[in-house]
Amino acid sequence: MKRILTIQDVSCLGKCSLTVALPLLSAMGVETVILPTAVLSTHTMFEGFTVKDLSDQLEPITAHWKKQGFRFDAIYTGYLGTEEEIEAVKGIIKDFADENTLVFIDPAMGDNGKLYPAFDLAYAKRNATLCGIADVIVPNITEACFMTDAEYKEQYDEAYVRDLLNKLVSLGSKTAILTGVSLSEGKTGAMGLDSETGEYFVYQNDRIPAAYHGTGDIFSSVVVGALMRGLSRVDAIKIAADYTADTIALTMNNPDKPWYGVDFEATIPELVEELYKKIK
Ligand code: PXL
Repeated sequence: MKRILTIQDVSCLGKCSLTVALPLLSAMGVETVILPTAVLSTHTMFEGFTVKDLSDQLEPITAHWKKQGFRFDAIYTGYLGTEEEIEAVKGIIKDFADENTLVFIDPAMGDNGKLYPAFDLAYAKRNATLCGIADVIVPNITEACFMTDAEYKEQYDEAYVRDLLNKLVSLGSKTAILTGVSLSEGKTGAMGLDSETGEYFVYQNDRIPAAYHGTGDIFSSVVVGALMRGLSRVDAIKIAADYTADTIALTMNNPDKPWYGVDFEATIPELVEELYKKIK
């Protein structure tokens, strides 16, 4: 069984980061080792959330792991709290990633043209340096623009997306996958660029007219889980985009507010079924 290390916060309520990564990766048949960077009462879109920073635990935990000689098939990072934490994560990657480890970075820090409340431009630039040591990065358009100084656009064409992808791989990652990419009216999905072959890959499905918190984390977790199970990058973005869309469609029946997240638990059986159809 493949073993992933995922480094993200625990937001106790408000389905995102570790509370979605862990169940999804486990359901996909991947052992998931967690390194929580902070414990929050909820994610930061709820008013009055509490935070307990755990960055002083990263060193003792990983020192123990090093002594035990643990290794990981992938290191997957999501929302991180501070620039210092990003630097600590770079050290963990250096210590634990070898040539067979997939370094998968989701520089989760913003959406809809804005950074989340906890972050500023210096944080975005620091995240760009973390993306520089990755095999695969999965920013949305907002995050890509903050990291590459590109202009954020709501309306754009494929040339704009290709240009952003080229700017992203020039940060240093081998593959960049832009999420939340809409290449025609009523469609959305993801588009990627392999910097080694110059090949673009794309998947679009129908846009569901609703936006929920945490869907970026769901998409990323499914992509990295699918890659671990041997799917190609294009199959990985397809299964992740379809699953995210099905989950959003189902959640529209739920009267909770969008920042409570999506009912991803209800669609896990279909995800697993689709995955096993694709595993040779
Ligand atoms: O990636 C979403 C996310 C994760 N963790 C925390 C967040 C958010 C988005 O706001 O606040 C703590």
